[in-house]
Amino acid sequence: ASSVACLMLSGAAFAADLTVGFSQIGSESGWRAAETTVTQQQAKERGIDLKFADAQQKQENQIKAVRGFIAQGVDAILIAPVVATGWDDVLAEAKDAEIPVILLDRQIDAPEDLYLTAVTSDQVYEGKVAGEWLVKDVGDKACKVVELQGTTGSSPAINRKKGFEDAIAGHANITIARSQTGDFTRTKGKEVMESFIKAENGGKDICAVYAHNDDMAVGAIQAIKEAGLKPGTDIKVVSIDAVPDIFLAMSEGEANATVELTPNMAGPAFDALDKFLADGTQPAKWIQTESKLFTQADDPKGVYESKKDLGY
Ligand code: GZL
Repeated sequence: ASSVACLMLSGAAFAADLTVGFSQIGSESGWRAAETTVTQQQAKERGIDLKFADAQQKQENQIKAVRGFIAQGVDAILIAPVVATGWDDVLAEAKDAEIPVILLDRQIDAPEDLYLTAVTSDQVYEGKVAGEWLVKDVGDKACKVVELQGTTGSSPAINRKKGFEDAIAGHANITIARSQTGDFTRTKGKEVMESFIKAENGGKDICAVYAHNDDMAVGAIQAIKEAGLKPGTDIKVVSIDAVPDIFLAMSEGEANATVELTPNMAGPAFDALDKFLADGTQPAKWIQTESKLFTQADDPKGVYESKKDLGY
């Protein structure tokens, strides 16, 4: 009754003081930090009480957090699933407790009736856009690519690899010589790029680095510079997320292309949740967010300014 009264009083279409649990992976990248900021802002604007749990990149911590939310009797649960498998049991427990679950920014291999919807980009398409940019950039020149993969077993790592490979498939002059996970972090991205450079004639044989996110690309850029090479010219740099720092690198000519990923997955998630709780409307199982290519031709300094205060 009190929540209805508050709704009547405020007259705003606020969610009647919902409590939502959010199991976030961690803060491995600038993009993830922005997603957390935006989710908290979205909850605040809607009068939602958000219970936040940082899993420090561990699935077992996410599962523990979800069980805690179920025990608290929250109204709904958001999960950004660190890996694609191992969710069936805990999601079945949420279903038994009649608590709707919404997935943010990563898909999982589980029966669709175990979650209300997944709000993610088309990660295969992101990889394809990155690959198509490189195909266009190198023409028929021989180009040896090294790949920094995202977290092993995560849907973006699996999908972005596939999309990129699809894009270069018809171009025998472009080959992926080395591919290893950098776990979506700057530190690991730099470390793995250093090993690629050592293994490839001091980096002189590497034509491009494809990183599954900008944070690993920024790490790779540091490694390329420390090897005495010019990122963006000696070794092309293409990645995904469109975080502010990749635009700074682009404005210095040190990065070439990125595919934008919105950090606002929570907006569409809360909209779908509101409708479902109001009248049982079932959303589509996949709510797709946009993917847009940015290159040095797209005023990187201006884009940096527009993004730098958004919580990355
Ligand atoms: C993709 C998302 C990825 C980002 C990375 O949807 O899960 O996780 O691209 C983040 O920056 O680590």
